[in-house]
Amino acid sequence: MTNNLDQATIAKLAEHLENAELQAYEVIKITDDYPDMTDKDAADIQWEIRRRKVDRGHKIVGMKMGLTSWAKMKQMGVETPCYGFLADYFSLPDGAEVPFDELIHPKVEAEIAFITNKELRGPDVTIDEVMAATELVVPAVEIIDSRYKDFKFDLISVQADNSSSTRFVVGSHSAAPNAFDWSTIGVVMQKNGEIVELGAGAAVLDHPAASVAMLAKMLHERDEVIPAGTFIMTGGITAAVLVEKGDSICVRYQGLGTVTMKFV
Ligand code: 0L1
Ligand code: MG
Repeated sequence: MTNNLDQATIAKLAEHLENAELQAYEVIKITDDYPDMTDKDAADIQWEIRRRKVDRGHKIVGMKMGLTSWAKMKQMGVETPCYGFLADYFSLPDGAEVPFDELIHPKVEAEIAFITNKELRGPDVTIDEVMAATELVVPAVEIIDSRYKDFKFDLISVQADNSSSTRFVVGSHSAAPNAFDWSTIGVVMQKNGEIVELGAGAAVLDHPAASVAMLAKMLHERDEVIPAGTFIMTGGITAAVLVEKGDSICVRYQGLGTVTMKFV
């Protein structure tokens, strides 16, 4: 993995994208101005955004995988998953009123999240190893909010933009890793009482644990690991659903209760 951008440009682009997140405005995708950017440049920008938040006193409370389902990849016109980090202020309680004006053009995704109890490291982690390193599985809804105008981006731009991460809501139910077959678990998403999306866990790389294994592989490319105790959102089971101010979302998870929020 090589860089085409120098450190000063990486720092400038991190500030540019983080300002757009914090002040909720759109920007054009950064590869329009830097068409020779590499995957490494994009990852370095994301890690620089993460460093800026930690420097200001925020905690990193987890990781997310994005674009892990064919529905999502097709929806966004890309062919490879991406990852991002979750900062403390991204986390909202179940039933939250989500301040819409803090966001640009949010969408919601029904996901399954894993909480690990052992370190996962390396390029060849298996689903069985992920399951053996999992303490709990929880239902979680991600609110994504690409900083890019009209959600128009390529994989390099989106990876730099922390994979559109902005908020997430975790449900109050949890399950032991062997309590369900995570590939057949069903989810139903309702917006304002109407069913808008439904799906099963296998939409995520055939099994949501495969997404955790892929995260370990992607982090290994930077000599990073998934430490024990990490909360990991594995990616949308359904396509992402655009929300407006006033919308209520309720996602029903088979055997795992509901996750709800209202955009105010
Ligand atoms: O969590 C996701 O799948 C989002 C990844 C980034 C792409 C997008 O903004 O839809
Ligand atoms: Mg997601």
